[in-house]
Amino acid sequence: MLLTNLKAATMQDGYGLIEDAAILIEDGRIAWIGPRAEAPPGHEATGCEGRLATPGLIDCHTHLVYGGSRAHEFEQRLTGVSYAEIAKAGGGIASTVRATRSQSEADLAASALKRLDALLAEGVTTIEIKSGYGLDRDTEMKILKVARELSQWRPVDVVTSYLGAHALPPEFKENRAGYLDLICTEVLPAVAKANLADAVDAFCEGIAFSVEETRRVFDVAKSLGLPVKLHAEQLSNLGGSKMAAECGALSVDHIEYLDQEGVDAIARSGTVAVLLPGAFYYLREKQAPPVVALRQAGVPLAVATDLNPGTSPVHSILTAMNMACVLFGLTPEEALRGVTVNAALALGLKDRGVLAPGMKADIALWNAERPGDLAYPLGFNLLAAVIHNGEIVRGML
Ligand code: DI6
Ligand code: FE
Repeated sequence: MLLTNLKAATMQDGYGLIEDAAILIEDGRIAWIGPRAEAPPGHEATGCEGRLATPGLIDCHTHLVYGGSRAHEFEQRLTGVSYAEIAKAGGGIASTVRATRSQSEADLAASALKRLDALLAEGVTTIEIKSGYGLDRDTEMKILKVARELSQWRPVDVVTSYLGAHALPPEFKENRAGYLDLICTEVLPAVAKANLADAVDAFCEGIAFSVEETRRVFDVAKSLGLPVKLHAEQLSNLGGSKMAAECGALSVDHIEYLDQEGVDAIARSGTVAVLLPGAFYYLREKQAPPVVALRQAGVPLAVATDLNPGTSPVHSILTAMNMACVLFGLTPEEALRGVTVNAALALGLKDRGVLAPGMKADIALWNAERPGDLAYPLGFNLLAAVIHNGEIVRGML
């Protein structure tokens, strides 16, 4: 397939824009990309009506598979009850854990597919999905299995993370060390053995796990050959990012309260900063992540939905991009790099996120004049078509 008459935002060096481009796709890969005038001969051209091509979008941080609803907590928070207060009273993550434990794989898959469809309608071709709403071994494995299987039902690549250290389960309420033992000696090894996780995540926060507890989980992850990433510095500055950087983490996520020491640490380790403006928005937080310092230090910035029932029921990656601009001060270019090249980096994926020869042919086509148009509107979907693994899976060319 030779696509012609398109503008290509290759995302190599800024937008890496090619004004009048052609893309040759062979065997699910990009075989050639460049100015149309130089396209290799002998291929029948498929015109794209001047549309904008970008890499398929990558949502590198979601909690897509869960049971139940937290709409009532949204209402509670609007009457002034805080997220931490709700969590302490047995709501919050624990409420989703109860609902998720009680659901079958089929029920979890059915609700997850509806949410996934909302993301796919905006050009997402790769999604990361975390566990963390089961906490016990069987439910964590159930969530990860459902997450992996979603790619059998939809044209999307799924990357999974085991987030056992998300919250203390009720059965371990008086026994933190016991729960960490369970993670480190039973659940994590079982998850690794069944090849259900591509990485290990944790929630390092006053209401969740300490830096030392998190480090213990990371040490086991590394001994099993799994990369690590961390929910860090979301509500306070515990120094989790610095520890994660020392462990060579792929990413640190949220990081509203990250200080300069933390910025320097993740810059040294090449860790990606994943910005999650949806949670910031829903929690009506006041402290934005240190974007200027991150930029100055050359830290790659990614942007994701953090799709979850508690703090970020955001089912739109375009909205997350817009929020990253309006709330955190990213440029539209940084926002688009955040859901393409830098999101791939955050997941440790080297075969996507840019349009270049040899890369996976995951391409989104947009009814847009300029790549900056994608982060600009709210609630207006510019997507025209999607190619996944070289196949047209949405829209028509
Ligand atoms: N940080 C978050 O934003 C989500 N998990 C986490 O560690 C929230 C999870 C929830 O409230 O259900
Ligand atoms: Fe999260």
